[in-house]
Amino acid sequence: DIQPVRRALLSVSDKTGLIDFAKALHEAGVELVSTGGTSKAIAAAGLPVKDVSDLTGFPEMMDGRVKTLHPKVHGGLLAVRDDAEHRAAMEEHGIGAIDLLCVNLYPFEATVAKGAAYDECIENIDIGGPAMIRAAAKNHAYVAVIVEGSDYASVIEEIKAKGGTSLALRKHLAHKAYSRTATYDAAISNWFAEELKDTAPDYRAFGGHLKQTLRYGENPHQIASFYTTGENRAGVSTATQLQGKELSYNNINDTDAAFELVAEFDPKLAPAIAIIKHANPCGVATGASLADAYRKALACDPVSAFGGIIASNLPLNGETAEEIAKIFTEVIIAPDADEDARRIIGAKKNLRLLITGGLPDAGAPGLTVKSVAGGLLVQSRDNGRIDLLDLKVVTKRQPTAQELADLKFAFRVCKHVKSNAIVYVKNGATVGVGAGQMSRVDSARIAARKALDAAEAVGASQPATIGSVVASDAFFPFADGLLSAAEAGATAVIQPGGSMRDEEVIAAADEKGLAMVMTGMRHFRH
Ligand code: 93A
Repeated sequence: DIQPVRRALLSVSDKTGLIDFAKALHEAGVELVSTGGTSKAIAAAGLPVKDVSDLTGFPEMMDGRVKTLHPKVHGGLLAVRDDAEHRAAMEEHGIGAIDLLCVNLYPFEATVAKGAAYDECIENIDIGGPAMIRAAAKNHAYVAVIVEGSDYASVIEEIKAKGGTSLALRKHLAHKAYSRTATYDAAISNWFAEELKDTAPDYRAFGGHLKQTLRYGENPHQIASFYTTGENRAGVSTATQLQGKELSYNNINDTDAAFELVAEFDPKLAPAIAIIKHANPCGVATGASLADAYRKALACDPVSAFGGIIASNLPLNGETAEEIAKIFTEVIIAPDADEDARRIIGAKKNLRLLITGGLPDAGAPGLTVKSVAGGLLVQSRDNGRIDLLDLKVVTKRQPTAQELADLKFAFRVCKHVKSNAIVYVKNGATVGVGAGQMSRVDSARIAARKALDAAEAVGASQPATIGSVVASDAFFPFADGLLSAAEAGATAVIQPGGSMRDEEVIAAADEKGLAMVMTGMRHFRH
C-alpha cells in the first residue's frame, strides 16, 4: 500500500515551513507544481518548480479566483491509477497524475477575526483549495493530502523511509482534510449567520478543530476528544497550561464551569473565587483579598471542595496559592499567576495550573450545544445579568443594603448551579448550595443541611444560613420551598416570580417578615 510520490502540487496561503518541505520533496526526486505566490516563493529559494498555468494552459485569472479549477488538476488528483478507462482518459487529455497535494486555504477565519469588511471576507472564501483538498482526500487510495504544516515532517519521513506514502498515513490525512473543509465551510456559514442575524433565523453550523485526544470520556470505557470552535473567549479551550497532568474530560468540563462562574464577578469590584465539583459550585465568595475569598469559598463546603477545581477572577498570588496547596485540588484556572504562585504550585507536580490572559465576558452573546439522540439542541448562551434586570420588591419589608448585595450575589451564582438550584449567601459568600434536585423544596433542604454540616465541622454554634439570604433559579411553585428557607434562617429571598401561586408565596414571606425580590428572569441550567 505504499504509493510513490512523483509529482506534488503545492498551493499555500500560509507559507510557514514551505521551503524546507519543498526542498525535501525535491531532494526525494519529486516534481513540484505550484500556484502563483507559492511558486514564486519556491523559485526564489532556488528550487525547480512548474507553474500551474503551464500545466493547465490557462493563466490564473479573475484575481486568482480561477487558478486550479481545471481538469488537468482535478483529473490528476482524482484518477484511479489502476483503472484502464481512467488511464485512457489521462492519456487522451494529457493529464499527469498528482500524487501529493499540499494546500492551506485562504485565511477566511483570520480575516473575519480581524474585523475585515464584507468584501474582504468574501474575497477570502477559498474555492479552488477546498475543491482540490476534497478531490485528493477522496482519492486517498493513491494521493496524500496535507492541509496542515504540522504534517510536513511525517510525510517526508515516510517518503524517505519507504519510498512513498502508506495507506494508513493517507487515510489519516484524508480524515484531517475533510475535517478542515468542514470547519472552513462552517466558519463561512456562521459568518453569514452573524451578517443576517436580524433578518433570518440564526442557523449555525458546527465545526471544530481537534485540540486533544483525551485518555477517555466521562468514564473510562468512553472515548473522547476536545475540539476548539475558534470562538474568541477566554477559558479552558484557549488557556495555557503551565504545569500538571494532562486534563481529563471531566476536568475540562468542570474547569469551564468554574471559570464561567467566576467571570460573573468583576475583578475591579472584588477578588472572587469559585470552587467546582461535578460541574456545580461547592463554594463561591468575594473577599477583601483573593486569599480571603478562597477561605470563604472553602468554608461553604470544605468536604466537597476536596479534589475540586478552582477558578479565580484575578491573577493567582502567592498567599492564595499557599492556601490552595493545603488540600488536594485538581485544577486552578486564573487570568494569570504571579511568580510566587507559580513557585508554590510548582511544588505540586500533578496540580494543573491554567492561565487564560483574561476573563470571558459573562454578558457576551454566544451559543451552547447539547446533543440528544440523533440531534443537537442549540441555544444562545444564558448571558442574563442581574445588574441589568428590573428588580421588584414584592414584600412589605424592603431588603437592607447588605441583603440586596447578597441577593444579587446569590442570583448570580444560581445561574451556574444545576436546577433545581437554591443558593444561600451571607456577606458575599455562599453558605449553602442545593443543586440538581427534582423538587425545589429538596434543593432548599439540602442546601440548609450542608450549611449545618459545615457549621458542625468547625464547631460553630449555628449554621451560617441564620441571617443569610437565599436565591432560587426559578419561581417557588408553592410556599413550602420558601418556608423551608425561612426555617433555615434566611431573611431575604430572590427569585424570578411568575408562579400562579405568587400571591400565596408573597403572603408567606410577609408573614415570616422576609424581604423578597423578583427578577423576572429564570436561570434554569440542566
Ligand atoms: O480563488 S481560489 O478559490 N481559486 C482557485 O482556483 C484556487 N486554487 C488554489 N483560490 C485558489 N487556491 C488557493 O490559493 C489555495 O487554497 C491557497 O490558499 C492559495 C495559494 O495561492 P498562491 O500560491 O498564489 O499564494
